This record gives sequence, structure tokens and C-alpha cells, in this order.
Amino acid sequence: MKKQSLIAGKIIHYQHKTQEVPFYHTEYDGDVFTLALSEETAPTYLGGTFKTRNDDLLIMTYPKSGTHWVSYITDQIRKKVSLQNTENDFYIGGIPFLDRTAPEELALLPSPRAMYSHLPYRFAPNHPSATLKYIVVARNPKDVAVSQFNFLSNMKMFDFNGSWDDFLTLFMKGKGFGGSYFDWVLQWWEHKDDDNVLFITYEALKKDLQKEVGTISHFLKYSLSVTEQQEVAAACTFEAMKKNQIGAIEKHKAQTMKKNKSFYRKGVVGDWKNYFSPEQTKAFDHWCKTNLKGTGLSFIFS
Ligand code: PPS
Repeated sequence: MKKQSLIAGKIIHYQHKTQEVPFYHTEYDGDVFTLALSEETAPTYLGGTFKTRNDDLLIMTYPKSGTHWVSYITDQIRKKVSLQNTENDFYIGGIPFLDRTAPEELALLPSPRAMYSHLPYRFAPNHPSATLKYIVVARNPKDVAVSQFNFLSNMKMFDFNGSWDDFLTLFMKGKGFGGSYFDWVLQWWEHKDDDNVLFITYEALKKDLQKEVGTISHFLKYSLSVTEQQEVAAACTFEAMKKNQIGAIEKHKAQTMKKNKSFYRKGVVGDWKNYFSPEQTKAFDHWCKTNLKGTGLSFIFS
């Protein structure tokens, strides 16, 4: 029996120093994970005992990379082909958050199930003979860091009180929300050509949303007409999702977010330019170059 315990921690800004206490972490089997698991779900998802189905779909993201966006696109596509999911207050549309949902609850969902998760590749629900599918969403790490910093500072439950510089230092040490950014993204990137993996980016969605709606529908083997694709894209713009308060955090923002803050913050490519100093840019570019060398992966930063 593996040992498991859960600690919801916080970063403490004390005497001009940030104490490196992860904001929210799970200790499991001697390792520490800054993932959004709960005490009930951690043993199943980190222990690899979740019962998958052949037709499961998992939307995999490093936090703040487009989780809500792609989950809601998927939800809207599924509704076009009459897959009416159970709607729950804590879902994105009809898509549940695997990491915090009890496996017993997910077992009650009709097939084909669609779920989203921040788990790294090595913990992703899997089965050697299963044909379950993964949509992996990646976003350039500069905008991810800025989005995480704002999210962790503006969410009541995290209440991060360090500076932007404090946060960036943690992020580059692999202590962002979700753990090491490059471990996460590169492990999935290695599987980008697997038949059951669709690897898409936030920046591609921003460039041509309708095209990516088509790509996702095609991957899921649903044939949507051009009009249907347009309708899905129209429902999934930043403005539409913000207005319709998609997702539990926004729906309950009076309880979840600090005053006047929205989960739907900016929704653009390149906001990092408003945060990074020239020195931070230089160090971060070097960090990216080192990690991406020889991988074939590159990002669009503006
Ligand atoms: S979470 O908490 O991990 O689920 O967050 P996640 O959904 O991955 O990422 C939140 C960021 O995505 C932006 N967002 C969008 N951008 C463009 N279009 C649409 N439709 C959209 N929906 C969400 C959201 O604003 C967060 O990014 P920032 O840069 O902070 O605005």
C-alpha cells in the first residue's frame, strides 16, 4: 500500500524572501506534486488504478494553457452530435475535471466520456489495449507563467502573495502550478504522433478557431457541417465564454475570485511583454532554448 497524504500549502512572502512552500501540493509515495488532486482522488490517479473505457476522451493540459477553452469546444462539438452530458456545477459545460472528481462519479457517466486533466504523461489514465484518445493542449510558457501568476494571486483559495519576480523564479525551478512546465510539455510532445493523440496549441486556436474546431471534430470522428463548426467557434470565443460564465470558477466568482477579478482575464497571445523585464526575458529565452534543444518543439510568443 503506497503512502499518501495531502497538504494544501501556500507561498509565504517573508522578510523579502519567498519561502518555497508550494501553493497546493500532494505528497504521494515520497514525491511532491503541485497538482490539483484531492485526498480522495490522489491514490487512484497517481496510483494508476482508474478504470478507463475504450472510448474515453481525455483533454490534457498544463494549467493555464487552454483547459477551459478546449473543454468547452469539445463540449459544444459533442452537443452538435447529440451527446448530452450530465451537467454539473463543477464541470466545464458537460466535461468533468478528472483530477478532482471521484472515480465512482465518473463511473456513472455514459459512454463516450470526455474528461479534462492536468496530469503529466506518466500518470495519465491509460490502458495497454485501450483506444482512448487524448487531446493535448500546449501554450507558450511565457504567457502560461503570466496567466498562472495572475490566477494564483487572484484566486481566494491560492492567495499567492509573492511578486511577479518571485513567481517567475519558482516557475523556472519547476515549481509552478502543475510542476515542471518542460517535463509536462515534452513528455506529451514525444507522443504527438501517436494515433490516439491530438497535440494542439493555444496560439493555433487564437489564429483560426474555426479551423481548430474542425481539427478537433475530425479527430473525434464527428462530422460537423461548416455552419455547425462556425456555431461552435462563435460559442467559444473569449468574449462569449466570459459573458456566459463558462466553468465553475467564473460561475461562482464571488466566492472563488478576489474582488472584481475574472477567470477570463485577457485571453491573448503575448501578454508576457507587459510583465517580463529585459533581464527576465533573456534568462527565460535561454531556459527555453536549453530545454527545447533537439526536441523539434517551438512556440509562438506573439
Ligand atoms: S485552468 O485554471 O488551468 O483551467 O486554466 P485554463 O483554462 O487552462 O487557462 C486559462 C487561460 O485561458 C484563457 N482563455 C481563453 N483565451 C482565449 N479564448 C478563450 N475562449 C479562452 N477561454 C479561456 C483565460 O483567459 C486564461 O488566460 P489569461 O492569459 O490569464 O487571460
